[in-house]
Amino acid sequence: MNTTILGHPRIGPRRELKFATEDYWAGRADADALTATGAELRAAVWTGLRDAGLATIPSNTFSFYDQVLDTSVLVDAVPDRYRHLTGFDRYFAMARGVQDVPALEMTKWFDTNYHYIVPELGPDTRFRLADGSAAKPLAEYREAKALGIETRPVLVGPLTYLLLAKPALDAPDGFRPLDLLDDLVDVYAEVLERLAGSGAEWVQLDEPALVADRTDEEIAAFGRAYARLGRLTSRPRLLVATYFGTVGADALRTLAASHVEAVALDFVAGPDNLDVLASVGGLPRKTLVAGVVDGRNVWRTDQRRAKATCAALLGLVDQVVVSTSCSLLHVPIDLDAETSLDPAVRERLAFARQKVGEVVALGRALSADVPSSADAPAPPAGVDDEVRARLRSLDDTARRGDRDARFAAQRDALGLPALATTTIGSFPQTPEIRRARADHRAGRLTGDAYTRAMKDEIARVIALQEDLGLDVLVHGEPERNDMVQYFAEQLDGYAATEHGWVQSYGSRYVRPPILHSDVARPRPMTVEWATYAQSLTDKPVKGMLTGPVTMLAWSFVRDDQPLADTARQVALALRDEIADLEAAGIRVIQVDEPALRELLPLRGADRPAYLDWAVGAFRLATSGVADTTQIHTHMCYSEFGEIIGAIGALDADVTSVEAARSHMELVADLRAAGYRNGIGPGVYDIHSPRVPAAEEMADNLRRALRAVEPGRLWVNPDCGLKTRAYPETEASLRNLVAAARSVREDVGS
Ligand code: THG
Ligand code: ZN
Repeated sequence: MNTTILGHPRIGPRRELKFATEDYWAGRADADALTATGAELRAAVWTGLRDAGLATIPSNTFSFYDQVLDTSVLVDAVPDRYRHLTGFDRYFAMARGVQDVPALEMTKWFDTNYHYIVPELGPDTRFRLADGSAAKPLAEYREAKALGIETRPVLVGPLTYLLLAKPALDAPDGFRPLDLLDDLVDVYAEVLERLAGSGAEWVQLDEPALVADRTDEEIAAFGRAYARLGRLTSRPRLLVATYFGTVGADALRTLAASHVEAVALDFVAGPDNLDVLASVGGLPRKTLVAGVVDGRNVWRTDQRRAKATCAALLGLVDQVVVSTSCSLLHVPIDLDAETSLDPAVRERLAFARQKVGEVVALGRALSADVPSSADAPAPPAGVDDEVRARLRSLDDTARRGDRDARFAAQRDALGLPALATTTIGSFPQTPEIRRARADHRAGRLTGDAYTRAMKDEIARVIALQEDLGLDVLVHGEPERNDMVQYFAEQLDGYAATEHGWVQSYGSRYVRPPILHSDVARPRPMTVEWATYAQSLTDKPVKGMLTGPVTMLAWSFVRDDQPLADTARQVALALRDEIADLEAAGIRVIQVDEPALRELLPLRGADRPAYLDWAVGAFRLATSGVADTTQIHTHMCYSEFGEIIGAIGALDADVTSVEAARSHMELVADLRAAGYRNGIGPGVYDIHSPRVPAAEEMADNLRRALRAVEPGRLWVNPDCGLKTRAYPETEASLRNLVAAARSVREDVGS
């Protein structure tokens, strides 16, 4: 083995997996059809990798939903509530729920935009190899073999699996999933023995948990697990793969001392891996799988640098294998599918297929010591001197007045009641709206007709909100697809792809825009829609923008300068947009940062520097306005614990957060962390179609009022309404307004 990749996208070049899965869910196709699509997609990947000349090919990187869910099914970690179901029905019920059976939780996979299904474990969990010799990794290994392709099955490693799990609701206090490690390793041992029996030469165990901070106890447990697996008499050779950062020295020492034959390190997200490797005395007699081709960003590899890294490694290990830094799951499949990219940008890019080519070329160049044809450096990013000059002269990012001065100014200017009601920004996207956008994009609808359709929708949404009695209105965002894509399309320095889909979760994919050059705003982006909406009502209409951190987190971002510098460029564009909105009479402006938590570094030591620039960028964007202009922000998808201090530092006048499912605890937490501005804890969960009663929401508000004064408490759902339908949205908002009014009366009396 001298070239490999750690994993490959499974969605298919034209999103075949999405459509097949959704057809199955909708009853348009049966299980056999879905199974057949899966087999076709796997075969296409394996043969593609073989034909590209890759020496060692991974298998079991396919999944119908998620590889962590697959692992739960593999080891029979299936909560009782799904046990009456079988096959795909059980599998998808665990992922998405069915009528009365809620799904398992879903959460972000490390610091990526991929989401995995969280295992739910308790002391009663009895791991076993659920399907025996028909288990997925075994079946896929044999399936590839039948095509004449030897593969290296990939498994989520036992340590990472347990560290990503959560205790079942009924687990006793103090139960930790990691307590189950010995039992779990027994099942892994059986899988390895069976794979060896089928002829597998190598197995890859993914342990990305090793690049985050780990306790001595966790490292000791890790050592025991791999000592046990290493001692198995009949097993394939073992590759332990780490990625997304720098492995801890203690973990690497443990691996060095184990019987594991190979270790993968990420030299893109973890450039310090070279130092750590040297500090532990290398990995004598082991193979190092060197992740030198970036598996989660779209830039072409600097071949000279990659070769230099591999050369530096040769003294520290027995053998070097060229690889991607992580699975290619996180990048689009094929740059050749893109027909309208600017050639100067395209020349700098590599998607999954091109990255496999880079790995192969690097492998050849290293073994033959010949220069590879792609050695020429990629062209540089576009530079905008004006943006750079402006940023150099802009470093004061404080609002003019302090929070109390602003509070008073906004109270007088906006005349809002205590417990003011609002929504997060988007209203349901009806099929008609989606069709109008698609028709416009395809040229079937003229610009004028499109604008008319959007304005009609905005007028409808404004009238509805007036009727509901909301205090601060929104235009509803009918013109937007994905919030990041929408702004990226209007900013210089960003490019969009046609087919660059990447799995976000299950059958839901995103098409991240590519931030390739200095960012600038050629013209206002949202002012026309916002002012139109404001012209229809006397109530304040919120201007709606996406914050700089989220604009980076959900894009592929240039790696030739610090993220902090790129964030300031995006922030400057937003600052200009905010100034234009303010000048056009928009008095409340919301800058969403749902991904603030997502980019938080995996290691605690790196977090303060990140939060510093993330907060700085938000403040740069929002600090130019008058005290009378109210800045809102919104955050979701988060455990806020680790960023709670930063939320205050953003210094938004009002922050709305997901809180319905945590019973408003967040309000007290925020106050305890020193937060004193306005706060809108989501009073109902929009992720379900259930219509909450007014009394339920009023209870939430009363609970919140224990920690915040009425004048600073806002009343809103916990996220945008884009994915909901109108009937439940109207009913829920009507109850929300009733709840606010009734609690307002209590407070007034
Ligand atoms: N935008 C982006 N990233 C995100 C979110 C987002 N990451 C976190 C979270 N939200 C992920 N959630 C989703 C939710 C829905 C969809 C994708 C990610 C989705 N995708 C459509 C699909 O696959 O059918 C395609 C959408 C489109 O046409 O653009 O529904 O909001 N960037
Ligand atoms: Zn949200």
